[in-house]
Amino acid sequence: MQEEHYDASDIQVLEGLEAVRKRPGMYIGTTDVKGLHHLVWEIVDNSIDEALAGFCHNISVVINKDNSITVKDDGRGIPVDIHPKTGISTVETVYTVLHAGGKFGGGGYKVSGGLHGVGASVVNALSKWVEVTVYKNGKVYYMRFEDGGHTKESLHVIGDCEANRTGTMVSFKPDPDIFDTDIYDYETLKTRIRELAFLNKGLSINLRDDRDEEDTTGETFLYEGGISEYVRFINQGKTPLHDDIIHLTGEKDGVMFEVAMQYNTSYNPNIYSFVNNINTHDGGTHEEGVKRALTRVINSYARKANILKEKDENLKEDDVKEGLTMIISCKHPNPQFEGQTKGRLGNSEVRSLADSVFAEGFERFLLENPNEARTIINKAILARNARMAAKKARETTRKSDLATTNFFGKLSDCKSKDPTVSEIFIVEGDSAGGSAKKGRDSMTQAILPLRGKILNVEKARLDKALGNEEIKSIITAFGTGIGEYFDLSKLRYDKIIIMTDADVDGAHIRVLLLTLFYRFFRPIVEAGHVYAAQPPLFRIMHGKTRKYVLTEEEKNDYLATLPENIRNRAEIARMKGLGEMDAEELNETTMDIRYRTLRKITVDDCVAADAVFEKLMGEEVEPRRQFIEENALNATLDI
Ligand code: 1YM
Repeated sequence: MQEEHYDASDIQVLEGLEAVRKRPGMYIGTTDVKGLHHLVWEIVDNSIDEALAGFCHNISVVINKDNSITVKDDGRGIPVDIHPKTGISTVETVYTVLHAGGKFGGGGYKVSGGLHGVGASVVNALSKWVEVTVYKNGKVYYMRFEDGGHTKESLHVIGDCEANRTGTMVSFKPDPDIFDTDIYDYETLKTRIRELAFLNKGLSINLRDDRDEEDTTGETFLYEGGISEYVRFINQGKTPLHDDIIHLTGEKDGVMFEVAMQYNTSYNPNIYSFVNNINTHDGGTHEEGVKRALTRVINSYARKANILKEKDENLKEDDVKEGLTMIISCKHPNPQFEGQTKGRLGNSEVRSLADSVFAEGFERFLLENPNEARTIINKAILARNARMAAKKARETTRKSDLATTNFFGKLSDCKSKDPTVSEIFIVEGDSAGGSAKKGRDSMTQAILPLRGKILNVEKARLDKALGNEEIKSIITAFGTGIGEYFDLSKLRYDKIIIMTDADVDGAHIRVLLLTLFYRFFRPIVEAGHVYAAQPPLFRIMHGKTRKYVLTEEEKNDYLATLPENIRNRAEIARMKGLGEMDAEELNETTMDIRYRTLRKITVDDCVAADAVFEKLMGEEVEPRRQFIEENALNATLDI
């Protein structure tokens, strides 16, 4: 029989895990659905590290029926021997000692910034149970933890396996006492797993959903072309300017740098950069190096080829980025992440590595492909012309706006001028605008009704967008300016709330608005200022009680809580559109801070969001038709 004994180090371990449970936010950011998914990435990261070290080729992720997760890899297997510092097995050490997740100081590409590096023990601390199985030395080792990292069964052999088989399998069930929700979202896992497969060429990752009876094999993501295939994936449905995807790589002092790119006919850049598989939202030295070289090489080629004449000004970065899809990936043994969200690479040596690798390769491409070079440069020249026209237009509208008394057009502004308490509702049409105006709290709530169609900015450059009345009134109301003059600190509202009907037309307007925000006001979205109002679908009345619910499911859940005699007499009404609600109803259900539900719009996954925009708004009609058909029935577009 195994004797239970505690010594000082056991107590320390449990205190460490207890600290994680007390303040989970410090370790995984949040305990909402995002934090729930974060646990998966902590475990998958260990498998990816093993792949980066060259030992793992296949990973599988399974969402089990009970919303527990199983991650499995064919790497070396976590070491099973007794760890010299802790006196317990290395497996147990990795899963119970905070900060032991790193390789005990030893090399590899383990990331030191952000939330990574303490992975396994944090997952253990926040789980109802964790099981670890290691295949190694012809044996199968197993151990189990329960209730926030308490060892239930120490590591022991449970059987034999093929002598050459190695790998690690980890299953865990997030603790419902910690997380707001326990339901995993297949699409969220899929998007990131696909991205990880693109970023690690040749690595095969399978995702399977065992909650879905029909999903027996799952989906496998394996890209021999790596980030080149990522660029092709993003450019699906767009028209490329050149057939071949440009793919350049370089290495210096253990730092690996890689970039893939292709221009398309659209007007927007799609540039994503990564360091050790982590998205660097705020760029950094790797991105700066490439952009600097891109601008320099294009200008110098354009002058040599006499496409830019002596009198012409140089093209700017914004001009040469138009229609550019680019993935930048850097693998660094010691990355310095900077900024508030650690979304920026700070290592200065990477700037010159990125610059030289890119400049040399891209120049060669231009010299070897003069026709493509001319097409790319002509597009940049058109972008520059549009930029200058937009600047002119903006200067004139600014003057005339200031001259007229009707400065804010049809905006019904709020009385407060304090941006931290002010909100603006963007509503569809005059009738909804009318009730919203009556139903609002005029101290803090502004109403901007949209009458005409918002221009589809996916198909227009900035100069054209600035000619659109609806867009003009949005820019004026926000106060931030746009393009080169955008200034987030001038935003006049804390919340921008899109209030549209829950039907196909409403969804369409919502997507047009999100396209506009995503393209021209992305920092506003990133800073979490954009919301969608959630008008209720049903009203349930019984006695003097009025209850509004957002979904069929909520309605049924609510009815189930009522005693049978009351339930049978409850009056259930399906709610009309926003325009048909009277001011009081609209206020009570959708606008009043006390009762309303808002959904925050994020651009967490720019690639995924962009794909939706592309499908709905892009050049190709067929995917759009199909998408609308598929989504029209449930009429809610989750973006
Ligand atoms: C499903 C999760 O954890 N795989 C995994 C983890 C490790 C190793 C292999 C590994 C690393 C090393 C040597 C090394 C880890 N080992 C450690 C530690 N999959 C999963 N696969 N041998 C095996 O880095 O030297 C932490 S993670 F610290 F014990 F070495």
